Amino acid sequence: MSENILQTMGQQLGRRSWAEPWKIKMVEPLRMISREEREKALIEAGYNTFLLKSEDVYIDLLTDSGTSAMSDRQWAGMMMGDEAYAGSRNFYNLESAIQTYYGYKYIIPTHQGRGAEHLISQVAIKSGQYVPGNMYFTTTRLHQELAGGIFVDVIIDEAHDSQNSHPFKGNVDLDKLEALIKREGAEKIAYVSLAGTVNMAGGQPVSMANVKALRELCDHYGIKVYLDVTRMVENAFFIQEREEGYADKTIAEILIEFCSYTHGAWMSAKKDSLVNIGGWLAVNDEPLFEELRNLVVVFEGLHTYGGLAGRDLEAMAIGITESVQDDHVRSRVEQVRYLGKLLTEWDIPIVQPVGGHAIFLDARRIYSHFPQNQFPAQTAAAELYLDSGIRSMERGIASAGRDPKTGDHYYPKLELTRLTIPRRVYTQAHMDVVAESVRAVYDDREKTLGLNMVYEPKYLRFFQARFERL
Ligand code: PM9
Repeated sequence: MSENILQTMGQQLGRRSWAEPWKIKMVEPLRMISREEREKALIEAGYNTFLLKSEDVYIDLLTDSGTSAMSDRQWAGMMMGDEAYAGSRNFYNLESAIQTYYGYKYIIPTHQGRGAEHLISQVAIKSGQYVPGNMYFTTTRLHQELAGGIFVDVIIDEAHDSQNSHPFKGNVDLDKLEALIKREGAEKIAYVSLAGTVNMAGGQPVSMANVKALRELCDHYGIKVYLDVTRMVENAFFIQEREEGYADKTIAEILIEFCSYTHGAWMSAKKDSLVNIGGWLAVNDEPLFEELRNLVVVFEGLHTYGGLAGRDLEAMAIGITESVQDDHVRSRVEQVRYLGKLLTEWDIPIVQPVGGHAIFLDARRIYSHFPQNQFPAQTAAAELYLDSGIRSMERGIASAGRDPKTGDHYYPKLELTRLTIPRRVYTQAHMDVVAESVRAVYDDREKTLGLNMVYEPKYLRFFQARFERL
């Protein structure tokens, strides 16, 4: 896959179509249970798609996290696992892949993204400090709060408007950030928590110009910038496509340049890096690294395995290399867009522009006849499952949780149902089936009632909350 097959073919034939740069070697049968069985399963799951059994799901668009298909190269790498407790050769392969493609100096493996979020939050946040970021992410914000931090959203306003077509809706609003720094003082800012392709905004990218300007501003005040690189490869694709001066650069070149403007990063490798489990933390500062390397042994495991088997480290190292190939990223994003195009043509309200990893239905606009505290996005996820066995996820008021100070629900402007596309798993025909089911749910919207939350866990409630029909 070193050659960009599609671009070469396109140039030769003057065509613009795309296709996946792989063929299928192994398949997993799908099963669809009856409507009556789905109704029963949904009630048993308390109308929460996280509580459904995967066996009862037909097309699983709950998440793109750990659900991608690994390549034959990755599976071969799994057989080369060096399961030594310390100093596994697979760790050094992973370290080298991260240094090559992300450019950071010091690497700590973790069992998944939130393991890394935990470590960086514990080390870099002092109680009472602010953590400005380009929109919250559930696990990221929770770890920042558990470390005593106060998250402040400094994303541009356009990100909160599902219909705004700004090409870089993930950008940081530098004026909002500077106002916070001036108001509170630079010493009250722990670091800037920047995410490439902002998940909760619909997978929206950050521009290279924005990260450069952010770094300049932060250097001026002596503040560090740490990057969530979980879907940064997809972010690089949007820069290549939309930002002046980057059309002729490769995804790998854009990725490493973007990371160079930040002081460190955390990663859930279960997304971009095409593995079923894994994550890491990387920094350039040696004393900080030493502190993190010490802490990882308390929570994850020794600093050369971080809670993972050697084979997982190897699959991750190979996955990183595969993930930055231009034709891979293009086919990944184009599949998401294919679904988005169908829904847009049918006037179904979705977040625009379509992002890198998912289609986000605008549930507030679909169910405009009931209020946000009756969980429109959770309702749409339940209805979609009932209609066709397709599993999606709520990204609205249930995900947003409660303000730790006031105890009230956060009321996010975006009330979205996410149809997340795993990488290298489903075909275009699956996307057609999904689109038709969304249309059926949309056509029935006026007859649909909302939900009431009847059980609410304390942390990350969206995972385990239970609901009943109103
Ligand atoms: N994201 C997702 O489905 C998995 C669980 S949360 C519903 O989108 C970002 C941007 C993520 C993310 C997980 C994590 C945490 C950090 N940053 O799940 O712990 O999207 O590997 O990563 C999920 P882990």
